Amino acid sequence: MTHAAASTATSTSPALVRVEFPAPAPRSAAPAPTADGVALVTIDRPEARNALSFDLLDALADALAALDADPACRAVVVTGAGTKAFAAGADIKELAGQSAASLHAEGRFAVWDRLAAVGVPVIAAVRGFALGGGCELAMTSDMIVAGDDAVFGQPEILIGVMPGAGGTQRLTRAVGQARAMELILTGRPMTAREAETIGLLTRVVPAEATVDAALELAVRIASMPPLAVRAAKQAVRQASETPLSAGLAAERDAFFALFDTADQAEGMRAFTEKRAPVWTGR
Ligand code: CO8
Repeated sequence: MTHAAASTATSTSPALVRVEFPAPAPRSAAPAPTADGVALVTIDRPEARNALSFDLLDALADALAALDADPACRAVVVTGAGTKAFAAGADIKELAGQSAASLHAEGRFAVWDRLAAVGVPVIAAVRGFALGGGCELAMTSDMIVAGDDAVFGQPEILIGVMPGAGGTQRLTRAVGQARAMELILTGRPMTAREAETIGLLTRVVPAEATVDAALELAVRIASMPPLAVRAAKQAVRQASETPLSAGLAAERDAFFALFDTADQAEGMRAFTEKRAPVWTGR
């Protein structure tokens, strides 16, 4: 199944988000992997460094929700069109005229809750700038694969505000208060290598290999038992939401629940029969 471009745009304006499902197969050295269960979602506003307007964020959340609801989709890669930016942040021109009252009244930041609620694994493939809301979008994903040309940062302080889409919370959880505080209070950018060193990234690859590397990781995850993948993702994400005792209890519940699935029986039978398992997602 191939999805059309997802967008709230009218027929006279370009699509803001492109969806390819199945994604193109990654160009890897190994025998050609199939990307059947993998979707590639591209933020497509390169002329504005993929700045995240509210309409773009809505289109992205709609696209991810549709993929999340499709049992054939097992992993998603989100990337930015072009080579210059994953996303250079919120659309500053759109935010400039807002007031506290208008931001409250319009309620458009709720889209970030939709983005964070996606159950299928999401991998951000980052080339170029991932700044402000762009960095926050990458951190809302489950993993970040970055090209060695990527630049991360929370520069909001430099334009008179502060991170507003999770940056103060997710960056702090990812890299610790000492580093998050310095990055957020100075707004300075950091290279992919620094971001990797401090624990923000899953891996750094040569810039031109970024999307292929993310697709390869997605293909690997898409070949795993889907119910276990979703349960494990949810449990890992819960680690930053709950005290250890509650997280451990939830993990045990999720682990036990998987013992009522066909894939648990199949996985353990295949191990004893010394063959590859065949997952059914049940
Ligand atoms: N918003 C709107 N337009 C942008 C943005 C942006 N964030 N970033 C770039 N653009 C536009 C530029 O205005 C320019 O447009 P035009 O051609 O019409 O003049 C075009 O993209 C190209 O930009 P540059 O010429 O500046 O490109 P460079 O390659 O020289 O520089 C940079 C790229 C370094 C990324 C530079 O554009 C820049 O500094 N951008 C702003 C980065 C920033 O401050 N980001 C944080 C924004 S605030 C934020 O994200 C708050 C998040 C809160 C929640 C999100 C809710 C939606």
